Amino acid sequence: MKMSKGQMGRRLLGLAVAGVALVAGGTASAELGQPAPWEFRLQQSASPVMDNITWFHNFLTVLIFIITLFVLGLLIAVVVKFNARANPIPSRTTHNTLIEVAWTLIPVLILVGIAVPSFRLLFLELDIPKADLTIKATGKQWYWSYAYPDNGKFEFDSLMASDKQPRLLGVDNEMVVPVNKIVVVQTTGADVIHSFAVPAFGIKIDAIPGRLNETWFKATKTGVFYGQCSELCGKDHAFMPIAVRVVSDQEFAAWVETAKKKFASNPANSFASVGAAAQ
Ligand SMILES: [Cu+2]
Repeated sequence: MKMSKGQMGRRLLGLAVAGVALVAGGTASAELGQPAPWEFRLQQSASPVMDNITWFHNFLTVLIFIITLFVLGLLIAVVVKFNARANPIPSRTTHNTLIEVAWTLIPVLILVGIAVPSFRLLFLELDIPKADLTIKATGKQWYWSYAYPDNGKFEFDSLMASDKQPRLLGVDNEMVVPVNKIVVVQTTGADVIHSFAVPAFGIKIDAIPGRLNETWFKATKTGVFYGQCSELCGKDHAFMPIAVRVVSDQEFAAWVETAKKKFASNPANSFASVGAAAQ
């Protein structure tokens, strides 16, 4: 489809207006735990790690904005002050020790200022605290399986449910976790490399066959939080969503009881129940 210049202009203007409206209005209408149309910022945080990621992101954005303005100012100053017309007799200046020391030292200080919170965040993400609950998430072509070794050793499959909302994110069996508890997620891949990612919790970890990778989150809000497989894993890569339902302790205990019965017939649990019986 070809667009005339007028159409293109109107479309661009429309985009610009929408952009300004978004910046002004933010994404206040965005629902917790899922993406929203026209969203360009990070999803609303629901974990301490994501709080820190959001802070670091905003900090860097402000820093970049200031540096960009400063460089733009310098460029304009050079164009205006140091052009041939304004300087018929060119200056023969080649060195300025003070400026050279400053343009070395100031960037170093800026980088140190970025490195400190950056490493603090890395340690927060990678230094896994003591788990209240461990869940094993196995990536398969093309769905996830969740095992609860601490809660009766049951395991179940979680497949995208096309009749559920939000579109492409709803699943038949959600992963359920208690609120304000440290959940350690162990991931592995059963066939190829997948990646377990939930933006609102600030987690993304590769699920690799033959390896057990670990990450953690503490959900600070109840609700359903969605993510997607984030490593290209084959034809249905886009159709293996992750849905985590965060509930109260009591609701979690009740869910564990029903889940144990509901998933007892899952063939994946046959070895687990043998293991449980042997204990
Ligand atoms: Cu995948």
